[in-house]
Amino acid sequence: MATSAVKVYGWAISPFVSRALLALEEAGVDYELVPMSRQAGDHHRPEHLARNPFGKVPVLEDGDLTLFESHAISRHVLRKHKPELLGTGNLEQAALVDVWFEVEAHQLSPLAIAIVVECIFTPFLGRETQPDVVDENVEKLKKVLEVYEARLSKSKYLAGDFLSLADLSHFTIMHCFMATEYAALVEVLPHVGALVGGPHGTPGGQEGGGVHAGWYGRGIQET
Ligand SMILES: N[C@@H](CCC(=O)N[C@@H](CS)C(=O)NCC(=O)O)C(=O)O
Repeated sequence: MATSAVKVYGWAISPFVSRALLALEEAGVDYELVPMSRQAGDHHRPEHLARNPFGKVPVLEDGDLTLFESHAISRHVLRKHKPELLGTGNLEQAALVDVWFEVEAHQLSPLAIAIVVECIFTPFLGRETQPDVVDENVEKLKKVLEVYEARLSKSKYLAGDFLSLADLSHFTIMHCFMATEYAALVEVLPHVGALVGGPHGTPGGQEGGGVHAGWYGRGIQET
């Protein structure tokens, strides 16, 4: 069987891995997901450390180019195959895509990930949840989401009136977050709730049903 020139190494349940897969899907790139087992410690094996010395997934192989870090991977994929999602060709638009891509990476995701880890992954692994860690991150996330609500009350999507990587980059972590008991933090905010949309979102999140198409209303499949 012929192998694909583009390979992603990792486990798709990870929001980091699915961020990379989402960019490939969005760009219509033919790729192969090379399955790895976290439990078996595949990411610590020498062949994987040669791909990513930090021993994490995802890793993308695109011909001779090997990349790690999901943000860098998704940006590379879109730069190569669908640059309009980076605002390319318009300096102001591209800069705003960068701003909200960075906001996702540094302001929202660390908080949302901490909550997802404590509420979903920790109990799944049979470990004890730390309520103080959850409370601290929930309080910080509320404030960050207020900034999103203010932005989205003035702008259809995060970077402007066009869908971009800045929006897409939120999808996989917010998908996990909406499965926690803290989904209401998003649902109470009309504009953020509408953009996140989906099974837990407001009716405005559905395609054609409100101001925003909704990240979940775009036919993106669960991984
Ligand atoms: N900043 C990295 C984070 C990657 C990451 O933490 N991946 C997790 C996926 S579950 C991993 O490889 N965990 C394995 C471990 O830390 O042992 C990215 O965005 O790609």
